[in-house]
Amino acid sequence: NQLGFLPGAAKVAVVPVDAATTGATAFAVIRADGGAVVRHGTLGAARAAPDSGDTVRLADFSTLTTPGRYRLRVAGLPDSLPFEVAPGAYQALNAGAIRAYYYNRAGIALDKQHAGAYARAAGHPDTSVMVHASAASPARPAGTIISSPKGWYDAGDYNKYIVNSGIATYTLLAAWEDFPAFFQTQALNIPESGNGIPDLLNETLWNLEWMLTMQDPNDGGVYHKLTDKNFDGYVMPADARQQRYVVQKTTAAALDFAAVMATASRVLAPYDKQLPGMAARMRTAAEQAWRWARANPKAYYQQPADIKTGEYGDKDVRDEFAWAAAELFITTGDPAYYQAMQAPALQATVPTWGEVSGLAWLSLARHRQHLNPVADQALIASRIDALSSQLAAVTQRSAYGFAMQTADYVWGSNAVVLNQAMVLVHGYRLTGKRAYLDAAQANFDVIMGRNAVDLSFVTGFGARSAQHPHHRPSAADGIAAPVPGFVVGGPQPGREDQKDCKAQYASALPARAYLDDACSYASNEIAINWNAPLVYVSAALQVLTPA
Ligand code: 9MR
Repeated sequence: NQLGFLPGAAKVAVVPVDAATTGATAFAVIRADGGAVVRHGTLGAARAAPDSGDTVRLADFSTLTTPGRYRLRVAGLPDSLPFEVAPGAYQALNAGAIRAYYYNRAGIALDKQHAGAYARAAGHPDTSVMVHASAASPARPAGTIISSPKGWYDAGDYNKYIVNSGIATYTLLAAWEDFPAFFQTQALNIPESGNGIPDLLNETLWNLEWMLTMQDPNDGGVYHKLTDKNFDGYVMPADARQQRYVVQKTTAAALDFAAVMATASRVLAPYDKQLPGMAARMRTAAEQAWRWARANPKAYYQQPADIKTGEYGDKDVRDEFAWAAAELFITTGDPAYYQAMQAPALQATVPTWGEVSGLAWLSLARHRQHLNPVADQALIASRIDALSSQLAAVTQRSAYGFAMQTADYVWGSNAVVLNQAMVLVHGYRLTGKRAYLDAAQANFDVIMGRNAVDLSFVTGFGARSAQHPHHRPSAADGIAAPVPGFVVGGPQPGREDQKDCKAQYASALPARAYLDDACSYASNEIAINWNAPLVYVSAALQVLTPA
C-alpha cells in the first residue's frame, strides 16, 4: 500500500518469489530516508497465486506502529516504494476521492479557486434535452424539450445514467450515515463550502438535484438515462455539443431512484433550514417512483437502435425492488415496505450496479436499532455476518491475502475489491470481529498498490499511480497529470477495448490484464460507482482502525 497505514492497522506487503528472492525468508522495514532498519521480520510461506501467475510470500509488519516514512527491504529485490505510518493516513485520499466528483460535474464551470490547474469551462447545460421516442408518453410526446441540468458525468464519458447514479449516490450517503462525525468537519474547497451543509452532502446534492429532474411528474416514472446518441470524442465538456436525449422509463431506474431518494430524504431532514422542503420532496418522489415500478414491474431497458451509449441493462429487478423497499421501510417505518422486501428469500451479495440486494441488508444493519419491530433482527445480522465470513475465509486462503477470486476480475474489478471491503466494514461494525476489519484493510491495500502490477490504481495518489485513465477531460485538457482522485476500473481478462486500442495489454491473466492507456475503457476508465466505495472504505478505515 503506497499510501501507508494507520498506526493500529494490519500492515502486510506482498513479496514476489523469483530467481532473485527465492532463498529469502526474511524482510526488514527501513526508514525511507537514511535506510536505518526499524524492524526485522520473517516472510510467510510461499504460495502460488493463479490469477497473477506468480508465487508470493507475505510480509506482516503490523507491529510497526511508530509514525514515519518507511520502505520494505528484501534481499534480491529493489527496496519498495516509500509508504507512511500516520494517524491521518487516509484523510487526503478521502477528500481527493470526493473532490473527483466535483471535477466530474456536468453543467458548471470549474473555477481556478476550486479546481486549480484543472479549471475548465462549463459543458452540457442539459437545459434543452429532448424526450426520445422510447420515452414518449401522452403528457410528453417524443421531441418534447425538458430541462435536466447538473449531475455528474458517469465516467470517462459525458452521459448521465440513473441506474449507476443509484448505487454511487447511495454509497456516498451511506458513508455519511455511518461516519457523520468524520464528514462533518471535512472541508473540500468546493463552491458550496461553508454554506452550513457538510461538503460530502453538498457534493452529493449536485447529483441528487439532477436525479430529481429525471422523474416525469406526470406519472412518477424515471428515465433510464440522459445521453448523446453516440459517445463524444476525446474533447473537453464545453466542446461536446451533441443533442441530448432522455431515454426510456425503466423499472430499474424507478427503483434505484426510489432507494436513493428515500435515503437522501432521511439524511437531509436535519437541513431543512438550508434546503427548505427538500427532504419532504425527495420522500414523495421516492414513493411516486415506487408506485410507478409496482405498476410497471417489467419495463426492462432495451437499447434503441439509434442510441449507442452505455446500457446498464438488467432483466432481473427483484433485488432493485427489495432495495427500494428496504430504504422506504427505514425512512417511513411502514411495515408494508418490509413485507414487500421479502426478506426471508433475499440473499446478501457484494453490491454492484446491477445487483443491489446487499445494499438493502447494509442499510437495515446500519439502522437496526431504530427499525419497526416487524424487521427480523437476527436475519439482518446473519446476512451481514455470513457474507463477511465468506470474504474473510477467501482472504485467509489467498496468496496475496485478499478477498478476490478469479470470477471477481470483471469490468470494474477495483470496485469489486472495494465493495467487498465495504461489506467487511459492516461485518466488523456489527460483530467486532477484527478479522473482518483486517480483511477490509487488505482489500483497500490492493487499490493502493498491493497488487500484481505494483501500481496505485488511484490517480494522483501513491508514488507510482495510474497516469492515463480513460477519462475525456484527463485526455483532452493538455495537462500531463490526470485529474486526481479517481480509481480506475482495474485488471480483468475481457479486454473488450482491444478493437479500439493501438496499445496492447502486457498480460491476459485476470490480475494482470490491465493497460494504463487512455484507450482502455475496459481496464482504465473511471466511474462514479467505482469511486464511491473508495470514499466509503477510506473513511471507514480512518475512523474505525483502533489506535
Ligand atoms: O460498469 C459497467 C460494466 O459493468 C459493464 O460490463 C460495461 C459494459 O457494458 O459497462 C460499464 O459501464 C460503463 C457505462 O456503460 C458507460 N459509462 C462508462 C461505464 C464504465 O465503463
